[in-house]
Amino acid sequence: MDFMATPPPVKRPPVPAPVRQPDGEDAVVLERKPQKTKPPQMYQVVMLNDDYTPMEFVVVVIQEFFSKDRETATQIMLKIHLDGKGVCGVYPRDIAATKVDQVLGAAREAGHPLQCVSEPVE
Ligand code: TYC
Repeated sequence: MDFMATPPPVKRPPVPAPVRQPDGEDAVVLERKPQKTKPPQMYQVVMLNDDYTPMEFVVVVIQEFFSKDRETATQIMLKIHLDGKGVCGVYPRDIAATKVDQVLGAAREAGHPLQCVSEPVE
């Protein structure tokens, strides 16, 4: 037996009553509602400095999980090293959370204390 998911009910505004026009015809005027979908809240993945994780490991992680070329990854790593933290990328919430998991997983597996977090932009 094949079960189909029941689609959610479609919310439609009530159809207005017909209005008699000067020409004697009845007309229904449908007003278009302005679109109110907002772009999703974005999250930045922030990597934190520590004294033990090797620079090379951080560069490779940034290249691998944030799709940066070697030069860009090196610049981001150095910024983190000097400032204490730095943004590796900006994504919708679930993707940012996955990036954090990937970084923490790789760091744990390699035995490094590298930390990173995601935080809403603005
Ligand atoms: N500070 C580390 C070192 O000197 C390098 C490092 C850079 C570690 C960035 C973490 O997010 C980091 N080996």
